[in-house]
Amino acid sequence: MRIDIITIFPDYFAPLELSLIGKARAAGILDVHLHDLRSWTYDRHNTVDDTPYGGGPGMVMKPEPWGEALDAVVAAGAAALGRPDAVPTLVLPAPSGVPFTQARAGDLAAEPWLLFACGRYEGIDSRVAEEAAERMPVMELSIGDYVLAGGESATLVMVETVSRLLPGVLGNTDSVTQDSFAPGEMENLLEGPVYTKPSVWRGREVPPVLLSGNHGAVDRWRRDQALRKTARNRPELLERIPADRLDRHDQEV
Ligand code: 6GU
Repeated sequence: MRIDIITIFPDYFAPLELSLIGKARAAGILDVHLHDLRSWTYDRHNTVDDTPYGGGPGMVMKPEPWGEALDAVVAAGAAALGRPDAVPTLVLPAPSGVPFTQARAGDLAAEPWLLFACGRYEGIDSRVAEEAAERMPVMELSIGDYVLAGGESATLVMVETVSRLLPGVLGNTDSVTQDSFAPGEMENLLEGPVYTKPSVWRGREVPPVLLSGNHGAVDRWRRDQALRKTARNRPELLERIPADRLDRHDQEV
């Protein structure tokens, strides 16, 4: 997968060198390109923002640098991919976007090319997304119901979430299907508690079923724990589990 990121803070993305994503890049599974929006400014102060029409607080990002940046990054990416007509899916991180979920991450992981446009201040002049939508798919995505200072940290969150779903990125390919929110049996369920050695630590024992070697009993116990954790931390999620995914034992938990 190719990922382009346009930002006024390319240094913000240093963590993409590390850990899982760093390894995926080294392995050629993930091809990340960072671009400084200010390269498409031509005044002495490299201005990217201006006051909002209609008044109000804060500043809005100017459309001209964004328009040129998108043109250049799309053209360079298409050339690099050897497909002159290819376009990326443009992701605009914004608190006003549609919710970024595990399901949406799965959809994005199936795309060959993503372009993240990180806005700061009160956002990017709305004509930029409007114009881009005439030539590429555009998604405004929010990572939660709170307001960040800019799209950079949200982009890190989305890139990490998508990257670990790419084939070959995680060692144990089973682990993504067992995640909280994973489509399928964990949909709308939170993962329960986990344990490792030693079997007794500070007088606390690991639940004996996990040492029993009885895989059926372990699976049942894990599902019960997931249901309980969900009821405790996210009761609204339980309502979303379709009746045909709940068995008789589930109803008793
Ligand atoms: Cl994607 N961006 C910003 N600036 N704030 C957010 C967000 C995104 N998601 C939640 N809050």
